[in-house]
Amino acid sequence: MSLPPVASVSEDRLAASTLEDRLKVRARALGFSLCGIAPATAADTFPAFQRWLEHGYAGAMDYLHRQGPARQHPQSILALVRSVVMLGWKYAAAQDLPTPPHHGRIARYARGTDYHEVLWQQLDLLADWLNQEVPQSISRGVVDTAPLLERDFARRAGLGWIGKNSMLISKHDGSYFLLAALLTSVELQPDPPHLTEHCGSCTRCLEACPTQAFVAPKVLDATRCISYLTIELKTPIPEPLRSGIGDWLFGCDVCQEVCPWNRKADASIGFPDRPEWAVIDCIDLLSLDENQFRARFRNTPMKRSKRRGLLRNAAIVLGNTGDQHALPALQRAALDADPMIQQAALWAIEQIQRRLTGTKSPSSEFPSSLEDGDTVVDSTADVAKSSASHLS
Ligand code: B12
Ligand code: SF4
Ligand code: SF4
Repeated sequence: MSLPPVASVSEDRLAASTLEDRLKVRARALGFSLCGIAPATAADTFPAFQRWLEHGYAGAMDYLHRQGPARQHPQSILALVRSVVMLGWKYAAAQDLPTPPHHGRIARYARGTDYHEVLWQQLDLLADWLNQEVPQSISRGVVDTAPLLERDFARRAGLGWIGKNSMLISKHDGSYFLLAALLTSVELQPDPPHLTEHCGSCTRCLEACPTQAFVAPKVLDATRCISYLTIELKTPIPEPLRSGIGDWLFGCDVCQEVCPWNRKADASIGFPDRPEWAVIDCIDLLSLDENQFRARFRNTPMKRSKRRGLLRNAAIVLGNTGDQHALPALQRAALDADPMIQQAALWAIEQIQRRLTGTKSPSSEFPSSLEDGDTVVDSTADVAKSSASHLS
């Protein structure tokens, strides 16, 4: 992947600026489009996170329970932490073309190299730079996997607000960006938190979610989210949710696609680096053995679902969208050694046959528990209070 060139910033200007300014210039030069500083104090929305866990919305993501208490304070990651530098990394936001027959869609963030690898590398460079500026300082870069409520700290660092779709949204960059954090022992001047919200009366994301995964604005029942079902869930996908998956093979972007703040987002960003991966042929996928799967998806986010997860998803996409041309591949998949793939393939065959013969499928409707209303919060205390009322 080609990384953006280091910006040419006048040495005089850099020398005159503060450490915080120089850090932001360096972050930008390393490819981060957003950078803000939050104080290393307890996470504001930890109570909301705890209630979310108590409601079972984390499903089988046991690590969220295991690391739950650690998310209360960034000290659990770096004992001497004084500041949390929050960073945003944009990825391509182009509008998708219609999906070709028998293909499945990939969420935009996953169309290329595994972002963890890329961002860890850039965070190391930023940490090295800070260490040169402040010798003996200690810094640690984290992306995704450490017990940090990243959206909470991003809001507190002024990067944006938490939208009703629970994404961190920036007025400038929309929501198609990943978050990363540099925890450091250096005491930096914090940026003002982002106290305003800009969803207004809009509820597009809540209404558009194909599996009705939002329990309330900002509160996502992950067990219904296509991203969870196609990436995190290691067991068969519950039958009532399969039709809602539509043609999503890995992840889902619907609640971002409909968001007006993404309309102006820049479509020309060079990461992820394989735009041709917007869609993948599901019939082709069903023929991959373990070695072929590993070779094809090495160093990509898609390796996370493993062969069994991705082939399960491919069968479900074909069940939702395929025709008779998909049947031979599904019939072979129904003989796969893995019972989860077998089961998904048999289900898909049944769906296609139903469509071909015009037989109706048993209803897969499920109730929505959406609460109406706009939650505009403008203080940290209100965030905790209103999140408690939504989740209780
Ligand atoms: C677990 C997880 C998931 C789960 C659960 C997501 C969820 N919304 O909870 C699943 C697998 C479903 C998922 C899906 C996706 N994820 Co994810 N995920 C995470 C992870 C690892 C932890 C999130 C978490 O703690 N969830 C628990 C909930 C309670 O916390 P939260 O989502 O952060 O929500 C906060 C607010 O909503 C607020 N809050 C909660 N309730 C209420 C109520 C009120 C009233 C208020 C005011 C506030 C409030 O407090 C919460 C805690 O701070 C983070 C990385 C990290 N370490 O933070 C990435 C992360 C959130 N995911 C990310 C991405 C990109 C995605 C997907 C877009 C991927 C895709 N295309 O398929 C989807 C988006 C789905 C969605 N609308 O959220 C990015 C988001 C970047 C951004 N701009 O926001 C992150 C930050 C990863 C990263 N390093 O970039 N993800
Ligand atoms: S990612 Fe898709 S399934 Fe998940 S909440 Fe958003 S729209 Fe719903
Ligand atoms: S679609 Fe509307 S309600 Fe949802 S996050 Fe975007 S602006 Fe907010």
